[in-house]
Amino acid sequence: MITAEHLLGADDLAVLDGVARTLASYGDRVDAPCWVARARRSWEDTPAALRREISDFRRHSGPDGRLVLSGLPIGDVPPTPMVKGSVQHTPTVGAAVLALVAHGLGDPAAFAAEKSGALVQDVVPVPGEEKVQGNTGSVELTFHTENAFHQHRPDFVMLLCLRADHDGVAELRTFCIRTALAELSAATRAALAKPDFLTAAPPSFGGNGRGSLHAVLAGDPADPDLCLDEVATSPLTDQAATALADLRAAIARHYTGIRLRPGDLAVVDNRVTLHGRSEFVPRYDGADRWLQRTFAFADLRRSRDHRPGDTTVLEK
Ligand SMILES: O=C(O)CCC(=O)C(=O)O
Ligand SMILES: [Fe+2]
Repeated sequence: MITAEHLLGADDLAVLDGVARTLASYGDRVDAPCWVARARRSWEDTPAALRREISDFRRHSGPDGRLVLSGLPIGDVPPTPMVKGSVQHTPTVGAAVLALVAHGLGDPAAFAAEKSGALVQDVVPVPGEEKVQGNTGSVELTFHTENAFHQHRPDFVMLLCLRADHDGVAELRTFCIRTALAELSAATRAALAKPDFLTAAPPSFGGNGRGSLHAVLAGDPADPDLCLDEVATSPLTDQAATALADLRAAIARHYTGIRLRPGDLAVVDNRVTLHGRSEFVPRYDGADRWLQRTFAFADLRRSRDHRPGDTTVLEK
């Protein structure tokens, strides 16, 4: 964890706060192309120490494949929303921080099928959804690559904490393949590198049959990409099943948990790191845990054929 105060010092932190506040007071819609363009340009006005940190992380996300910056400005936080699909269309300081950092990592974008394609999405517990394996639930959320089934899954998932859970027990969990690769046998690694796994798309993406055959480990065997959703990915052969069981045991041994506090921003490198969340108990009283999430794409052009009109929304 890096504290913004330590990284930036008081003067630079004030500069960042000013840039975020100015962006938050511009326009009236986070998703408007002009607001996104403003955020892209404003990123250049943020302190160099922050831009260097993000640029280093973008180039190589380190052994843990995640970065946590604490003590970032989030402005005044209204009551926690409690409805499904809740998003942040109105510019705020928190939305500005997410949009700024997204431009240090690439470009922000979202999926039409999820949270209506909004760039800044609320991650909040929703009454009646407690057992859902998604971010509206409050039971343990198993490890996953974000949008594992999707050809254009985000490269980075940003989660900015606006409010912790009442009991302070909810932990964001991450597991980076780099921490466990050496422990996996050669046979396990070889089996995980075969396209013998099927990850089903959630119903919101057309479900039924949509899914992709893929390898769990791809790319350079010495530093592979990892793609897995513990709930949605099925092994198609006995070898694949055995290898997946080995990997899941390694995940259980090596994951790290972090209890995000207000102003903490977690950036997960979705190419090499899985994330999940412990269970917690929501009260639905307006003071529940509240994270805001934005996806960043290192090369937005790659998904151009999914984004008619070159918007920030992937339509399929
Ligand atoms: O609630 C969390 O800490 C993580 C939720 C999650 O997986 C997500 O929003 O993508
Ligand atoms: Fe997630």
